[in-house]
Amino acid sequence: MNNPAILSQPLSPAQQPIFHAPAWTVDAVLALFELPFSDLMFQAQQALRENFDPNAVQRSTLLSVKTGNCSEDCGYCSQSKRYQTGLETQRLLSTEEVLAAAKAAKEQGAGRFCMGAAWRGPKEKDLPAVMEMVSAVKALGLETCVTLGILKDGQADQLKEAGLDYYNHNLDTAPEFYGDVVTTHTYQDRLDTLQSVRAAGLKVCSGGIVGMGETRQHRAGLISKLANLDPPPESVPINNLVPIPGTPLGNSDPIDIFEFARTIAAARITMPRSYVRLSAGREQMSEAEQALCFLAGANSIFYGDHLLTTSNPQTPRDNVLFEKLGLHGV
Ligand code: SAM
Ligand code: DTB
Ligand code: SF4
Repeated sequence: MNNPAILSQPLSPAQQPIFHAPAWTVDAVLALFELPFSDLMFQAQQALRENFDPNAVQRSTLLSVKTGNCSEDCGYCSQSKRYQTGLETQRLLSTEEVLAAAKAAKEQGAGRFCMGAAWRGPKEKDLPAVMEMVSAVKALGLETCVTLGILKDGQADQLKEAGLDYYNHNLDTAPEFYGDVVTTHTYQDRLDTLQSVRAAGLKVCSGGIVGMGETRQHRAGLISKLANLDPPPESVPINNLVPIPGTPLGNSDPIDIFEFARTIAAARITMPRSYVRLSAGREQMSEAEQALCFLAGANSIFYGDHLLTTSNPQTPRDNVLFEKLGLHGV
């Protein structure tokens, strides 16, 4: 029996129960993947519409500020020095070179400029130059993002001080599959960097790659890990593997587009307030396949002719697609 005397007393703040958002277990995410496709798309659209203008798409332009010769052995990557990919390497660009690219991106309509470096992580001597780039790009009125690999103590704080908005660091796949793809650093290294990025007050951009030979369970495992970060990443890039000849994953079969769209929908439903980015691999998709990904809840893209070392749809082509679909950039 309820005690009316207790019920009539309001609870003091200390007595208030603390409600945590339900954790997204791998099984709960897997159940989303297993829904009939239309039901999944419907749920994803509901999640999108409750939190965003459904026709607004965030646009980020990428620039590789240091290319190739990377010590790590990530099996998908053109930039590892361990694989013969025929890539032309490039030392760290000057701030002037970066600024010219950022200005062009802004003129084309990008809202965020993301600078990527092929490092295991930045050395102390590298950081001042990157900080200068960040401050200069920020001064143009663009949001700033960098992806530099694993950060040491204090480096995230230095980047924050320089005016950085977002740090990109992907979990890439499920923890139990990570060792099949990368052996030179661990999943825990990546979680630690995400933790230091959060502690510095930076926004987190973290997602993964689909199409590396992982199972659906692994894809659900990746989404579960991302969704259970507290708070979840503000930006979630879902990359479709671009197979690079010469890398261990260079001969991978393309993933079925419906499975790719399901992964985007699972990200949208489990991280309803995050920007979910239809990332690498768009160049290889038809307009209809990209439209399916927007229906699945993607509301962000990489915008501009290049990703880091591979190509992306040309800007005028994207503008035509947006026109056809009634989308507008933000
Ligand atoms: N070195 C840093 C790191 O590993 O975090 C930053 C650059 S790294 C190229 C950034 C991300 O690009 C990777 O985590 C991966 O998700 C994505 N990526 C790299 N090569 C790719 C490929 N061939 N296809 C799809 N995504 C790729
Ligand atoms: C992310 O998730 N995807 C981008 C960005 N973050 C750094 C990189 C995609 C790279 C695709 C292969 C290439 O161009 O080298
Ligand atoms: Fe290096 Fe990053 Fe490529 Fe891995 S993904 S090889 S860390 S550039």
